Amino acid sequence: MSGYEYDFSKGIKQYKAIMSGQDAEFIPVTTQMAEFCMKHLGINGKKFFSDPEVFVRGNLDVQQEFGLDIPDMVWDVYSVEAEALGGQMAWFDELYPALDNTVPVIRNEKDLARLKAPDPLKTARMPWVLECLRLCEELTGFPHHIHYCAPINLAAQVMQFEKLIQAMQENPKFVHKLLDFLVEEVLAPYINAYFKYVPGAEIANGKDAVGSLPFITEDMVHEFSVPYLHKLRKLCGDRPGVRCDNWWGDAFAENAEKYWDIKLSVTPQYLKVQDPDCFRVGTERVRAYADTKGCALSFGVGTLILQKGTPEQITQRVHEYMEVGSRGPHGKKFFLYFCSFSAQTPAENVRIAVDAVKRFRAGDRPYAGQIFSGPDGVAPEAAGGKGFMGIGVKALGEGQKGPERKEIFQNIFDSVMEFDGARCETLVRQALDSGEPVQEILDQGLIPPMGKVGDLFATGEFFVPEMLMAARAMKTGLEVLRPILTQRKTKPKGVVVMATVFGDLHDIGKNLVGMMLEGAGFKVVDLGVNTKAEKIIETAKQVNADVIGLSALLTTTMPFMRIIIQKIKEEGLNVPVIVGGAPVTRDFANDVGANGYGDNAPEAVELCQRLVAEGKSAAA
Ligand code: B1M
Repeated sequence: MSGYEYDFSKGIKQYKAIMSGQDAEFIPVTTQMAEFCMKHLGINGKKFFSDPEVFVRGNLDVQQEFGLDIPDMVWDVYSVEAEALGGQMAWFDELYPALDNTVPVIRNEKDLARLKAPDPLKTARMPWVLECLRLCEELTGFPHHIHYCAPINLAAQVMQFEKLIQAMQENPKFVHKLLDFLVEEVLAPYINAYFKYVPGAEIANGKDAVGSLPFITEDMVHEFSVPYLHKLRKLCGDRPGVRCDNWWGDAFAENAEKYWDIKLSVTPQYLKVQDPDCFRVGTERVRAYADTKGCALSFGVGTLILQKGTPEQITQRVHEYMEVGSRGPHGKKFFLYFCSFSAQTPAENVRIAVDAVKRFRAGDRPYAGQIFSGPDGVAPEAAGGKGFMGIGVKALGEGQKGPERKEIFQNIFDSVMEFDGARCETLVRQALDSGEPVQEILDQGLIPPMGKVGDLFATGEFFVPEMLMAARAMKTGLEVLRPILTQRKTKPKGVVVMATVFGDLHDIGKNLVGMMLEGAGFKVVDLGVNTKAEKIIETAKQVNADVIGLSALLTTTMPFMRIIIQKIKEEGLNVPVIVGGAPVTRDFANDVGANGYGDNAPEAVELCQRLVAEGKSAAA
């Protein structure tokens, strides 16, 4: 017995041993499951994420009930600091709250100069976080780590992701200034306040959804991510526990081992590789690397398999990760991570996952010696999503050669592929001056590179920034044509109303799809994020939409797609609906009655082209 109100002492002991470089007696499991706990207890989101007693006891009660080893507290880790800087929050009954950065906190240097550093003991929900962590220690004896929003991710929250990427290209000085401010005035004081407020505290863990591949390139990782994480550690007394462990993109690194070297430099206590990357790269390759370093290791089991997998699939994944993770001379410094039990995860699946862990520990190992992960493993769906962010495997698209074009159009094409907006603009003017028809400039020069860019993204050769930069260069060229197009009332290929569904604040994928559609000549009416059915229907009617496109990134918000499609049908609105987003599948699309499904941006464009053509031929 621990002498504390909640007894997690056995698991905590193992975790602490691993964090201090020692061997554990058994493989402990950590997780992220606040949303599941909230749903399981039937507590409203506003109450759960603003009352320390409700939040901490709610998490502990449910985690104790399901037999988890180590207390887990994950709040809306990406919004607390941005909220304290004046960002707007969106609150939901059954979901994590989230920052709504539709109106960004910072647009330029003036906005940055006006920003006030928050007081961690007073501002917004920073004191709530500190109090939750203090209470967790009081109730369990575990000085739970603080999760902070990593510098790049916080910059993306206060500026918006696309604007940040653009600024990295066009005004890197400003980005460095912003990152300095965020590290020195926001994050370091917040983390240092935590070290004072929670006496046994040792760990501050960065959450960084967009600070890694393929959201930024490897060069950007080196320039904008790593130095600021190092600086933050320095400002927090050089503690090894000030780290940032949840980078993605291992499967897209030129050289995964080099990428892991960087990961270890920002998270010296251990290497964490999580799904879908872990499954794609393969557990054995990661294990071999960790052996050469003698470092502690953690594998993360993906959200989707935990929510939707069969008992056999869940057990296979858990057992492979535990077996390979705990192999070899450093295998006792291994812990397992369940990436997330969402509100939609059936309680039975949580039991199956925890039971799989216990069976493995007890020696009941029906899949012993079997490896399912790795590049030659199973279809991408099994990797925790249908591709990863709509990106496939590298080899697929290599060697494609485009059609022959006139020199001027080829030059326009090349300028977009080289992200050179100024050159693109000059070339489009030259083409106009030499009498090339506007439609030809579009069809031969400006639109084709967007198809190529989409293909390169789908095959993993381009990352998100390259796609954004190409779209921007193309738009610069398009601006030259816009007055002529408007004057001639040139019709777009079709009108698409795009939205991320209610409850969901993810928009990077939707925006890429929107850009590709614009690049293909469609007019896109973008309703942004967190959008209700009524708004979508009203807009589709107003703009006479040819297609409605819905995006969702959370398994918890996917059900809104069904509701929206039902309402569209009830309204008698005859507009085809297409759906997409990481957790959405073709089967789900069929099931909710969508007219189409796009695995990635190029597929969404093809789909809209087909649906518009079908609509036209039906009307003829
Ligand atoms: Co979030 N997040 N996140 N997050 N985030 C996920 C989705 C998650 C899987 C990570 C994890 O825990 N393993 C998990 C969801 C678990 C679940 O499903 N229940 C998660 C969570 C839990 C959360 C929060 C709740 C975290 C918290 O607060 N504790 C919170 C939720 C807020 C909310 O929405 N209510 C949150 C917040 C954030 C950030 C703000 C930090 C950031 C979003 C920034 C932004 O969008 N402006 C973020 C990010 C970046 C991610 C990950 C890392 C990446 C998502 C992404 O942008 N992918 C994600 C992990 C993952 O996916 N593995 C994760 C890149 C993008 C290009 O891909 O959107 O799939 P994607 O788009 C592709 C295709 O899917 C397709 O084309 C695109 C390009 O090819 N496509 C379409 C997309 N839309 C389409 C529409 C179409 C057709 C095709 O037709 C209309």
